[in-house]
Amino acid sequence: MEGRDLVRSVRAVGSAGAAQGVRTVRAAWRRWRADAKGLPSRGAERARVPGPVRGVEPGPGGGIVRFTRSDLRITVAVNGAVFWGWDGAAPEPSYALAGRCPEPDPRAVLEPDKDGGWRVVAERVTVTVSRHGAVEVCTPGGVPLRRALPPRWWEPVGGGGAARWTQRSEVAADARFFGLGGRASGPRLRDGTYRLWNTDPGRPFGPGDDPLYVTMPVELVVADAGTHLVFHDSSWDGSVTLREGAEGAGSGHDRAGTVELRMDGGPLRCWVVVGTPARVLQVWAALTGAAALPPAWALGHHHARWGFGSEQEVRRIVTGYHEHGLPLDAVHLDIDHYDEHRVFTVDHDRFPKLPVLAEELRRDGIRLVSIVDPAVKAERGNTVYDSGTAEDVFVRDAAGRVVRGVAWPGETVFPDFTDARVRRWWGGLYEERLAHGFAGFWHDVNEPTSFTAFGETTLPRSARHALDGRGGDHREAHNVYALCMARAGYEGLRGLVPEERPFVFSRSGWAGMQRYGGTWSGDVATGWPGLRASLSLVLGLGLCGVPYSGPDVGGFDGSPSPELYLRWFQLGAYLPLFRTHAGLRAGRREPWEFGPEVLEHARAALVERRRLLPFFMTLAHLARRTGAPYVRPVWWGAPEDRALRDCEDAFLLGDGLLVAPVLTPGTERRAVRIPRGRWHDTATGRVYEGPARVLVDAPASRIPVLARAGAVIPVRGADGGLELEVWAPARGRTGGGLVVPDAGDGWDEPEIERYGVRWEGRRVVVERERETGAGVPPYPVRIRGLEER
Ligand code: NBV
Repeated sequence: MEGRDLVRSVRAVGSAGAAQGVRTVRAAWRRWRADAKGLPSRGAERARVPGPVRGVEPGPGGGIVRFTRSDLRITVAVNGAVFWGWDGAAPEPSYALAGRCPEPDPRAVLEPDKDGGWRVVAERVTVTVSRHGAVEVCTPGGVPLRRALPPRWWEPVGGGGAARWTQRSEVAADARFFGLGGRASGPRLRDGTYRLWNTDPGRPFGPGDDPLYVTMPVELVVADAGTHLVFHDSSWDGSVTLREGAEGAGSGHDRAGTVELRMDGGPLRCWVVVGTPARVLQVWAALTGAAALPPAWALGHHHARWGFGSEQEVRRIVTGYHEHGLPLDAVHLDIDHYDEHRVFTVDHDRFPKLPVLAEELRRDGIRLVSIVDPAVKAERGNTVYDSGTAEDVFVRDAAGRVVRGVAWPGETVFPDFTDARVRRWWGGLYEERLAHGFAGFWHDVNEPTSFTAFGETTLPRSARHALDGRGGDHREAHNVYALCMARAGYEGLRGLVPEERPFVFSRSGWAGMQRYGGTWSGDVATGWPGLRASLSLVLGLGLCGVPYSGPDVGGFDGSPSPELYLRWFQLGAYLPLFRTHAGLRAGRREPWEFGPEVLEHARAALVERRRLLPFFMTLAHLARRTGAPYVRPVWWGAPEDRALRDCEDAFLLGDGLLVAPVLTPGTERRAVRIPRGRWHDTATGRVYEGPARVLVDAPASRIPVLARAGAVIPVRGADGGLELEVWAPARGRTGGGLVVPDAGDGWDEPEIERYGVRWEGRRVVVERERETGAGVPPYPVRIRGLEER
């Protein structure tokens, strides 16, 4: 056992009491024995490489290139996405894809290339295959973006068992790496090895902790020559070792950046998308599915805590929000509202009239959100356990026995969400939650976590899973377990409350999880490094196609200083999920607990968030329709700007705003790197011309927010109606923006409204642009930034 596992386990044992400690020791042994018997032992292995090319078989969008010891299938899809799979691997079945694999591009054909290789030339990309199986992806202009060297497999001698494989790729010397799911040390991923195995770190984490709850074999690579996204579609355990390249300062001796991927199994197949960041994310969303649209209330402010403990305490908190004039949209109940930590139950002593409470809150515009844990207490009389047993839904080991683990309620069993039948059963259980008045669902500990005194804190790798009819074990199912749980919850809710948008967010997940909802940081450590990690996670996840997420504002553990709490709060107000949350033993997180100054500034952040709600709603629609995350790196529109590419302490909110959070103590001013064009400081009115690094005021009362000249931001007016806040373009320039008016919930597909902004003499004119011609906006318009300062 590794030292870190031991420390983690001891903590889990210590925090859960002696009886639980004994259970975790037993569970660890059970797990060890199950794997000793149930997993094929790694005996002698033989290495294999594709060998020299033998011939080709053209097919739609490309074809098959045959090598002596493997075949490579290459297809360019109509949307420009490139698929390649070795050893006959096809795009399906896949947990990431949204169901419809894009059609092959009929114009893309396999043709001979130099030196005995082959190539496919398509409108947006050229792919070449060398005669030994190196695959190079180039821009339409022929500039290489990525060269994947021939892969290497390690296969058990005598057959049987999974083949491990590795593949090394080269990228431009100036390339920067992003993505790989939720990483605390980014958003720019430095040199190092990043594991692909969803993991509960078992304690509050900071930027040095890796992996975390959401890992994905998705890399976004940004270089001067272009941006590309790579997805290695295998859910097995693996790792990615990144090494940025170096430029030889004009000497011509550049060192390429390298990516080394190692996988313990699964198909060797890959998708590559080339283009601008916006196009790459759009195609990625087309492949993996549109992001679920949250109901409007989920874009407001949420207050949570592990350990509210009673209805009175919930009422006290809500009253506190009201009395202090603080807008509030949702309250979350953690596992302490369960009856002895059992999922889908309520402790009726401490929460005797939950539906009444829920109804009262709803009248005030506040929704109740319930935590949902996957582990089910293994105890006869526990309705969920009894019904699950009758339906045979729990994960079994290789010998056919139900696998028992340990979670908060004690000994537990785990539904096999990779089975459609089980997902249906689980989806039906949300009826009980709805009857209590819950409107949203917070999926926790679904890596899945099972406490063990030693070894990995999850299910045995040998545990069997349905894998939607294919059958397999936890080595393949682990990383998609939470994704499938999210699907179960989402689809269950769609059936139970068809007229409402489900609100589900999940701690763990995988590529495609956006189809069912979002995620959050998990237990981010209270401290300035944790604050930075919060932003890294949101940005990185957005670039992997998961646009809705946010941190535990204030951090999960301990007590933030008033200053840290405020800065976290101010950042959170500009992130999609804006939620204060903390652990059982942590200090308070209510804005009034940190003194009058913090209270006043937190109120300003909350009021501003509420004002920006139509903007957030527009961003949610755009994320769903275009794949563009709400929160984007500052290089989004200018990936060729190297200084922007390295900027990690600010972000764009949509196209219009640039938010520069305060991430260090004692800050009153901060430097901000702004992209090209004119930017208005929304608070001081000062105007800056980019590209530049500028110093802006960052007093305790707010974090700097700059508006792009010409931007159109939909906001909520004093009467609650929609208004357009328009930032004056530079003289002689134009601007514009998109607005999606939303009904707050339901399935109507509002039209995307397009607005244009221009100068007419000394006036700034805003018009709605339609195919039928320009018209007057149907909302009040407020022009800002007219007096240049
Ligand atoms: O349900 C309790 C916590 C929850 O508050 C937190 O947000 C999750 O990340 N949960 C983890 C379970 C155990 C934490 C030690």
